[in-house]
Amino acid sequence: MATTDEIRGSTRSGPPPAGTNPLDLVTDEVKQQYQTDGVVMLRQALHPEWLLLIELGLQRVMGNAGQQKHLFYAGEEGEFVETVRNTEVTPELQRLVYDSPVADVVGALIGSENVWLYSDEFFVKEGGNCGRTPWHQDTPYWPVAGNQIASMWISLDPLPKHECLEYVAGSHQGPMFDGFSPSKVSEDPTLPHYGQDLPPLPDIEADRDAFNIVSWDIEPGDVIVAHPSVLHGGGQTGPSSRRRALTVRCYGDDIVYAQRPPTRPTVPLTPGLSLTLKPGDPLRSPWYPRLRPVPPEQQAR
Ligand SMILES: O=C(O)CCC(=O)C(=O)O
Repeated sequence: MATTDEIRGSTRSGPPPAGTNPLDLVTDEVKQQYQTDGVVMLRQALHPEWLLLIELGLQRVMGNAGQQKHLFYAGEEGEFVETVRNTEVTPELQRLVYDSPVADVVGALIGSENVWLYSDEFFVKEGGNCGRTPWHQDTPYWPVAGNQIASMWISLDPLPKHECLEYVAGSHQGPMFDGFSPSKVSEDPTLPHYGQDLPPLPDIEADRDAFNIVSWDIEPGDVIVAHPSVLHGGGQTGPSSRRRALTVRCYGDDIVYAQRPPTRPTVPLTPGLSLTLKPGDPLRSPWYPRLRPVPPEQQAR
C-alpha cells in the first residue's frame, strides 16, 4: 500500500524499469488523490524520446515557425514567453499528442475513453530571473463546463520545487474566480481579467500560509496532471535557471460549451465557435481535435 507522500509524488522511488507502462502509474489511489487535490505528480511518466520530440517542437516554435509569442513582464527583467496552440502548426507536437501516452494518461485520470485536445501551451523561462507566473485558474479563460478535463505539465528541465508550478490543493472544488490580466502582471497580478460576473482572485502570494500549497522538485520525465480549476502559479526562476515547460490540455465526454463574461474573448481564440455551439452543447469543433480513439488518419500504418 503506497503512502500519501508516495501517491502525491513527494517521495522519489527512482525511474521505473524500462518498458514500464505509464498507465500503471494511474492507480486507484492516484485517481482518488486527483479527485481530492485536483493535482497529482506522476514520476517518470514520459520516456526521453517524447521529451526529445517536445524539445524539437519547441525549437521549431521558437525559431518563429509557430504561433504568436506573448511576453509576460515585457521589457522587464522577469520577461518570459508564452505561446499557445502550436500543435496545429508543429509536426513534432502532432506526433506527441497522437502517439505518446499523454492522452492515455490524462484519459485514465479523468475517466474518459474519448479524449479531445483543448490546447497546448509553452511557458519558456530562459536566461534566468524570470518572473512568477501569477496565481490563477484556467477555467475562467476557457469556454467550458464539466469535470473531465485536465492539463499535463511537462518540464524539459530539472527544477527545484520553488521554481516549479505550485498548486492550492483542493481549490478546484471551490469558486471560479476572475482571471489575472496577462498584460498587467507587473503592475498587479491580481488585477481582474474580465472585471465582471466572477469574484476577484485572492492574493495568495501575500498570504501563502493560509493556503494548502503543494509543489515538487522535478526531473525530466516527471509530469504533473492538474484540473484546470485548481489555483496554480509558477515560481520565479533563479539567475542561472532554464525552465522550458509544455502543458497539454485534454478533455473527455462530459465537457460542454459554456460562455464567459463578454468583456474579453476566451483563450485561445476560437472564432466562429459561439456561432455553432450553444451553452450546454458537447464541445465538438475542428478547434478541438479528437485524440482517442486515435483517428484512422493518425494511426501508424
Ligand atoms: O508554466 C507555467 O508557469 C504556467 C503553467 C500554467 O499556468 C498551466 O499549465 O496552466
